[in-house]
Amino acid sequence: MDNSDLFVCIDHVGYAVPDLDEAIKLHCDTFGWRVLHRETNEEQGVEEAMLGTGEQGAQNAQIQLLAPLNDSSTIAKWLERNGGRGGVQQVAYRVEDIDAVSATLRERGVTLLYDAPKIGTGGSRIQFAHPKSTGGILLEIVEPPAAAAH
Ligand code: MC0
Repeated sequence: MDNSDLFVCIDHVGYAVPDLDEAIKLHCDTFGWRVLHRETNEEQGVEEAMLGTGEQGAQNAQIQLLAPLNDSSTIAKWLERNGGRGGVQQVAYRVEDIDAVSATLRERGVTLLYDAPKIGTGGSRIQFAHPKSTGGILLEIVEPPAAAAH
């Protein structure tokens, strides 16, 4: 990969929330987001909802609400550290080729959490960079399924 852009755009900002239904109600009723997608990801230990604005199929912005599935979930740990209150847990950058971007980030000394990408929301491929190597942000990189790339 050359020195051009690594990232397409901010795919979503992820909020840790103690209760998914309450958070959906707040963000939809008060802030006008729409639920695009909801799923349980056992491997990540989350129940999640993706919320969007804009026309269907061409979202302007997305936020992801992440509630813990169990006590060992990374989201449970995050909430505990934050006094039980929700907040921004991650920022996710969209990429076209997660394998190439991961290789470039590794070459540049970034600590990635997984040997190979895992499955994320809606069948996307995801990887995380540890906050210690990003200046304190949990950074997710996400390659959407081909049909949903833009
Ligand atoms: C921990 N730290 C964070 C942080 N979590 N800093 C910024 N943002 C976060 N979210 C900091 C701690 O304060 C600590 O700093 C240091 O990182 C290490 O803390 P730790 O106790 O080792 O933290 P752990 O055990 O909670 O692990 C952190 C780690 C974990 C990033 C490795 O959260 C993880 O594996 N995350 C990736 C998976 C994930 O987040 N899944 C849920 C979303 P000090 O200075 O005190 O040392 S799933 C998802 O997002 C999917 C569904 C999708 O989008 O498709």
